[in-house]
Amino acid sequence: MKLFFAPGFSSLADHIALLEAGVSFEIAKVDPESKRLADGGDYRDVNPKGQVPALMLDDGQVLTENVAILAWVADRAPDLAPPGELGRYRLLEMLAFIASEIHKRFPIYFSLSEEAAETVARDIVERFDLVAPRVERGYLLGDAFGVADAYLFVMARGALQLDFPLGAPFENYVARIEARPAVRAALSREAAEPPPGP
Ligand SMILES: N[C@@H](CCC(=O)N[C@@H](CS)C(=O)NCC(=O)O)C(=O)O
Repeated sequence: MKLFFAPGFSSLADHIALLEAGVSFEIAKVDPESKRLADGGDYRDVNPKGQVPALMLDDGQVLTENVAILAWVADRAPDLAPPGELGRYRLLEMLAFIASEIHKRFPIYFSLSEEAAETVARDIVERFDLVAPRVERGYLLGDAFGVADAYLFVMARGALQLDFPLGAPFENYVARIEARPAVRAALSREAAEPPPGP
């Protein structure tokens, strides 16, 4: 199994989730600009959308989209998803919220003038505020870390790096998650990976 990633991009969530799940996989670095891989190949041959993440399964099938990959990981590591009859749907509800309400606003933010981007930044902070009580209590879907936290962590870390005023609950949440061994391992593996080829 191989995870295609770009350092610090949303694929970091999938990298963390796979390490937390204890499954065995390789990683392949993608240059998000040129779409080039370390072996000189074109990433668009793996994922025609050209975006990370993509997960190539052992039989060669390719899964894309954070929501699908993170749900796939949770199906293999049930401790990373909420329990109960509705657990799977609560997870999908949260992953869909992060993908469509938070993640998708970042490229819009970067594409706009400073003034217009401020409105988008405010919209993003409002979405974080909606889940702030959950992260203050523990994790997004209960008392235990799960794949949805891996996704929100990457989004919150990015927002804090951009100086978005997320407040203390998110500063603590990001610091707490960053201290997890799987997260430290994912960050150092991504930093150590050689740059994509010529
Ligand atoms: N809908 C996709 C979006 C993934 C996405 O936005 N990936 C970004 C990095 S976070 C990317 O690859 N950007 C490069 C590009 O769009 O060309 C998902 O949730 O997996």
